[in-house]
Amino acid sequence: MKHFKRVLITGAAGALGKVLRAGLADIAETLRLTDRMELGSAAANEELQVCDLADLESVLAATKDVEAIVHLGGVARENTFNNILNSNIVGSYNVYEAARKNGVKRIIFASSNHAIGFYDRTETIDSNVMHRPDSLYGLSKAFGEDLARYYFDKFGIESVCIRIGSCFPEPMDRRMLATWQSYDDFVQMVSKSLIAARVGFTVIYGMSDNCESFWDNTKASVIGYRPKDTADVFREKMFAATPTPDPFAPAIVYHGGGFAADGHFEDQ
Ligand code: NAI
Ligand code: 15L
Repeated sequence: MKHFKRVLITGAAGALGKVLRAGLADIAETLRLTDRMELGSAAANEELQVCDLADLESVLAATKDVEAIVHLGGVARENTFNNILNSNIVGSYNVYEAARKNGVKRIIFASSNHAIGFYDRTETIDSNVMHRPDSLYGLSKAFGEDLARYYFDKFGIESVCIRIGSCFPEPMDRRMLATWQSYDDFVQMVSKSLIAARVGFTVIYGMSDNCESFWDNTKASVIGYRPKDTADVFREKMFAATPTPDPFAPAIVYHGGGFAADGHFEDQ
């Protein structure tokens, strides 16, 4: 069913962008897809625009005449502060500011578990906890969430910030048995976030129905999310293929895994 005339996806050339390009094809009459990288050729329901998120004029053009934005674009792991600053901090500011100027009503922001990556795995946290970023990357996602809060409180632009765990075809290590979200569940979560009647400012965790979990995702059920997949089906194979880790190694202690364990990116 077409719920919108036009929805914008930023970061559409990336891994999750490709997943949503297919998965959200029916949600709007037109999907506008932007990235700074090549986007291929446009299907009948698509508009393609090259757009560097760090360039406000370009983002203003990308957000014109759209009803909702799925903001995936940005540096997706730890990097230099300069790259994180331009793509994630300036880039997200430009998306929210352009949305305000163009009257966009709702934004789904691809946040990350690395905004809270320094919580200990023995703690189950919900989405009301304070940020504890584990990297400059995680810090930029904490900024993005606060930006979303500010633009809702001041201007009424609604946001769902999805703290995505590990969204890949299948879990790639033991930690991902807890943090994994299947592509289908991710598509469902973004769709529900777009079409829920009222979301205000909501923070949820992007995860499937995994028996092992660090996060209380009650708020995700409020928007109607019901995960269909589970990492549990990969559990036996993963345990057989990987050695038992030292439980006190920093990559095991913290929610953020290796991101929390790594040193400062620019020192390496
Ligand atoms: P990706 O790296 O495959 O895609 C990111 C896209 O953003 C790329 O196509 C890149 O060209 C684009 N981009 C980066 N800087 C840009 C700029 N200045 N202007 C325009 N485009 C720019 O990453 P992926 O996995 O698709 O992730 C999408 C989003 O979800 C990212 O924001 C990432 O931080 C977030 N996320 C993903 C997780 C996962 O498990 N895949 C986990 C947590 C968060
Ligand atoms: C993220 O935020 C990254 O974008 C993704 O590549 C994974 O590293 C994921 O977190 C994770 O924590 O597994």
